[in-house]
Amino acid sequence: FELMLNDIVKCQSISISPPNENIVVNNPSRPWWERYQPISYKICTRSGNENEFRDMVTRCNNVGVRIYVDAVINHMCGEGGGAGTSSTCGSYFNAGNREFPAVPYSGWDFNDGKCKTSSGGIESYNDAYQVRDCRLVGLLDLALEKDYVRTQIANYLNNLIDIGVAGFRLDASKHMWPGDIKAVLDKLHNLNTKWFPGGSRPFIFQEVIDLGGEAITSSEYFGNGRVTEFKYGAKLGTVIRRWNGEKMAYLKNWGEGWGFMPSDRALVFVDNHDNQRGHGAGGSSILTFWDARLYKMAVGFMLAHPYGFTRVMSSYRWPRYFVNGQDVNDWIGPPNNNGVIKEVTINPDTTCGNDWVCEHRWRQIRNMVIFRNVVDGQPFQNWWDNGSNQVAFGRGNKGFIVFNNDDWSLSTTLQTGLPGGTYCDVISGDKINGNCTGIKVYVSSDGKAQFSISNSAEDPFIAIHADSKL
Ligand code: QV4
Ligand code: CA
Repeated sequence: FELMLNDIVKCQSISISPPNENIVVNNPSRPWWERYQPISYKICTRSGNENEFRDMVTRCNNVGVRIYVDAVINHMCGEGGGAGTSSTCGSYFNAGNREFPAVPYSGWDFNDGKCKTSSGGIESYNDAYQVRDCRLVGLLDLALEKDYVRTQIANYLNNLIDIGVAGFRLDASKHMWPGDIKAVLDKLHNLNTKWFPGGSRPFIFQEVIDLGGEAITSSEYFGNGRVTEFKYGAKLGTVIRRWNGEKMAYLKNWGEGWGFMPSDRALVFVDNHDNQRGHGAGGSSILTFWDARLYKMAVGFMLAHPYGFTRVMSSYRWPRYFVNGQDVNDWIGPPNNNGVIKEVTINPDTTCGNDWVCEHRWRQIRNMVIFRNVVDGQPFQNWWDNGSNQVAFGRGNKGFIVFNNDDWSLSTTLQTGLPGGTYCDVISGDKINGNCTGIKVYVSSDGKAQFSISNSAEDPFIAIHADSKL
């Protein structure tokens, strides 16, 4: 667990990989997805041990950065995981016998008897019982209806809460009954009062992939907390790529108007660790760092727009290799030396080394995170579009953003809603010591400003806000 405090003071929180002991998979060699196959609830993985985890959480909390843990509580390892101590902390397990003595779990604690399919796995997503009581890709499905199982999980999550984490991503929530999730949440402690006001509850977001057309819908989970809105990245990617006749002008009613869940329930993102490599609803429209120019526009749009609770991805590069449109290297884990995860080094130009992409450090993305914080709570207004892919909108009198995703240049005068003055565009540059290293925008006293954006600009969008005023 090594985060760069220089970076994270600009963010408000970090969502991390599962920190509990997982199976070690050697064929293929240490895939990233081994971390979604728990062996115990000991904090002990390739990212570090419990002491290292405590150190990270403490240092982050001390500078106001919250940590959210990816909680894999629907299942343990795969049914074919074998027996032995091939686990990140050396704990013994026997997948065939359903034995996980380091928790401990035994055969009684799994859904083998409850699942009604002949294979024991999920065979149809049109049947809510299968989706929740049977094995997801062979992963041993925990009997969350049992108080004993709920208690083991709550003990694990409470250990994390006491250490200082602020909340959880509940992995594979679609595969758990909402009532079972609630029963676990009801057992959780309040957040640690060393850093949080008394009575604070953990922030919960549930991973439910609901693109429509299945037995289970996101809305069943609203009572437990936020829910991932997977339509968001799929649709935004389609629009920014201009596929299926989509255009940015149609984004005028982005949000609930597009059939998304209510804004105050939604956790949104352009891509995540699954769909950036073709896993979990990873349609080809999803934008990632591999399509950097379009990706920055998509993330910029997301961070400027008031809909949802936003999350920015931070990735590593891997050698993509497509065979028949499928990346056969979609399993490759983080940059490593013989299995030991490589350090995140920082280059002189502030980017990351060792194949860490660090999208969160890209100027355009970092500055749009600041934009979002500056315009927080301000209304969406002053929308403009050219009927095609040139659009603009403001957030009250605090921020304004203009996009040109057409094949011709943009040149127009727009009402920004901002007080008169000279502003620094935070996409092409930064405001440093009162000067602007990028494009300057002159807003007149009536709030209007002239914008010019070439369609061949490195980044064909401009963003200004109250704190970028010179
Ligand atoms: C294999 C066969 C199965 C067989 C099984 C028998 O494919 O047919 O039944 O062996 O043991 C890995 C392998 C997968 C393997 C499985 C079990 O890829 O081939 O099954 O392990 O050994 C991640 C990866 C999965 C990976 C899993 C566990 O994406 O590929 O499976 O980790 O290592 C749905 C869900 C959604 C889910 C999404 C991916 O609704 O909840 O699929 N997303 C989350 C996480 C995701 C994670 C899981 C859930 C599971 O975001 O990263 O899956 O925790 O949409
Ligand atoms: Ca389940």
